[in-house]
Amino acid sequence: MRLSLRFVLPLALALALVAWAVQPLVDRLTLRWFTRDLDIRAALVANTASEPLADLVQANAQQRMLAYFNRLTVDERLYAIGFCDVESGRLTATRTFPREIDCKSLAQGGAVPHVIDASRGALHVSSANVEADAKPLGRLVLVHDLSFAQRRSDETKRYVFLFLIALGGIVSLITVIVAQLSWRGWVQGTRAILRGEGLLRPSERIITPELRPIERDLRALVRDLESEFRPRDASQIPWSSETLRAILRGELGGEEILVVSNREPYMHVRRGSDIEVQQPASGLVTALEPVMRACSGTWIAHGSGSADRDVVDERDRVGVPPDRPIYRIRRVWLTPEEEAGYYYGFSNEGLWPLCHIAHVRPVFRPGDWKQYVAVNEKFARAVVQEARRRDPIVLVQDYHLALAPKMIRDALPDATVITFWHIPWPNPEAFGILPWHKEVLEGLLGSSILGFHTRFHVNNFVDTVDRYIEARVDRESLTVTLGGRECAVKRYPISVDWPPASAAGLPDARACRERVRARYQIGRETLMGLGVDRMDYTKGILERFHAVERLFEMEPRWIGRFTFVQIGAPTRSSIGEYQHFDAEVRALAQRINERFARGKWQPIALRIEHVEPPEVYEHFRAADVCFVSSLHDGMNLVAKEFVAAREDDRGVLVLSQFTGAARELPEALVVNPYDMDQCAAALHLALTMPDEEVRERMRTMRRLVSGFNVYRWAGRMLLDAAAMRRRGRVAPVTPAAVVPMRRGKITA
Ligand code: GDG
Repeated sequence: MRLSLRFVLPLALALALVAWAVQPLVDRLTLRWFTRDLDIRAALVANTASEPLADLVQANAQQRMLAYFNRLTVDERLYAIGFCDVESGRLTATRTFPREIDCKSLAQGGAVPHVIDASRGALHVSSANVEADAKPLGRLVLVHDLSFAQRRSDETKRYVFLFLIALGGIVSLITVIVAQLSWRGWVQGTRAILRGEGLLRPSERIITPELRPIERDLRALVRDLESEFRPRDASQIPWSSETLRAILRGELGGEEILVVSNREPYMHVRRGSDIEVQQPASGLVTALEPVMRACSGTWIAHGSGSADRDVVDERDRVGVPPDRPIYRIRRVWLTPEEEAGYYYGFSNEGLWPLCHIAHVRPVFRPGDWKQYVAVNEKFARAVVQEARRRDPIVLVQDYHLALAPKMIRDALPDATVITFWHIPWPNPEAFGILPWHKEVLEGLLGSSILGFHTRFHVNNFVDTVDRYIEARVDRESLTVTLGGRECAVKRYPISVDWPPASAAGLPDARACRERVRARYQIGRETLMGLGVDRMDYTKGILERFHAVERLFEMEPRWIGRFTFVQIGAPTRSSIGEYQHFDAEVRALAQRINERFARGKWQPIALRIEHVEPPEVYEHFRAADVCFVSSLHDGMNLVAKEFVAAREDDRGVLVLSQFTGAARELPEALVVNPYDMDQCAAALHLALTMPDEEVRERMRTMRRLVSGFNVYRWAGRMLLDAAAMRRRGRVAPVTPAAVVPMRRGKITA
């Protein structure tokens, strides 16, 4: 109805406008037609009257002539008639003869006006010579009433107007009906094709063989349109926590989000008789915490804090953030054996070194694998318990939970499982050394979407699947289909929140500088370098210290004028490799300090302890140079946090080429951490870089990180999940689901 009104009203208005505009045209046309008619009529009357009139003129019978004229004007259209005598110039005319006509000039061959506008209306005038024996006697003047032409013209206009209105109504009605029918037909037809129904026999839900190419093309078109639309859309959206909330409300109908990870965002830790809350040092937590604040929902994680059990309710839940709960943590408890096998053993002595090229040999123990399987089942069960619907959106995080996606999908087939792999994915040869590589791949392929930071890791994963699994790999759309389930493998570069919540309430860079310098007793004239990491061998902390040492060797002018502050958050300390690494780092810092120390000044300030986020940000604001030297890193959030912290556009970032971040931040000084000389040169360049260049580089990086923030990371995954769910509502067509069409009997 609305469509009809929207269409019919403008059309009717347009036609009324046209009808109004043609009125003068109708007037002109009718006048021309009637004038032509009257000319012919007048010629006829003049012809008929000329003979009797000639007789009357010759007989000089003026009274009879007048009577004759009066008889002729009985015709309602012949308004007046007159005769102008050539010799005398005398006019013999009916009483109504218009004064505007000059008889004398007429008699002498003058012209008469064709149409005159007399007081009673328009009059048509025509004249003809009257002769006898080829001798001119005078001019007969016939005056017709033209007012009937006006009446006819008005009538005609009325008819034309009504005709156009009726025509417009009929045309718009027909158009609306045709448009409605064909639109409905198209929509139904397209939907039917996408649902896998044949257009010809929708009731039987059959794709006829002839329609399959169309169906394929349409599906490809829809996919293309979606993928074309999404990036443009995503890049145009200003990403913030509000945007994320809006996506959840709008695109996902406010559905509940479940996050599953090993690490929890808040740990409750016992300090004497008090309970303290700690935020663990973890890139995953850094990224997901603001996302959860925006989305609410439930975060399922291992309860690893010493006081975690003391604060949960009877269903192992606790609201967080502690000061103003927005979402909740559901804690999963692990026995010491489970933690040893699943977390320390298989995840961190096996998968972690397997996926990072840091030349630490991975260890795979069957006992660890058993615990890994059991704990993944435990997490999957917790997801099923927490899910309030049969189709929740579950965000599975990282390499600790590679088997959980399949377990969740087996239990909740309608769930949308988005798995994000936060660390690099190695090449197929490297991955192949894992004795349970098939199981891990199959577990991950239970995901609806599997995300990595870089295209390189996406390609490595797809190559690995191709090498080891009997699955359909579509390299065009980067999807893998296993057992009828499709998994889209995608790139979602992770980032930090913007503006960073941890920097809220911090003083400006100058004040931060003073506070941090006072803490480490760094003099005013001394420049400051900074490293912030978990104490992990992949972060290249030893290589970083070697580069600092090399700087002092190559450029001794920095001795006494440059201090490198390293914050190292203890991590995985019960693993031998990490204990060894910790000792190595301490020893190297001590050796360098002993070698170059001058008075109170020392080259490296090593602080191995957990520091709370606001203080980490205070350090970022205070530093002249931030050095990220990872040997291999999925992304590295420290690099982006440093950029996010620098509201003053100052500070230089020296960044390892082996981080995902290096692909997004080419304005950093990108280095190979294994090349000590190059790193030392980069440090020197950073310390001597002209102020304007420092600002220009930092401004460019800040533009990127502000737009490509963590809300975009999560938002793009959720938008893809929403699109996938929309498509999922349209019944999937797999070859097995296609029933062959019943064929007619073929006769020879
Ligand atoms: C994995 C991937 C990927 C460090 N020390 C302290 C502390 N931190 C914070 C940093 C940063 C986070 O920890 C470390 O994040 P990274 O990204 O550098 O590294 P991973 O923990 O290895 O994270 C990595 C990440 O997942 C996200 O996908 O980028 O490639 O390996 O936020 O600031 N935080 C606190 N105290 C510390 O002492 N509070």
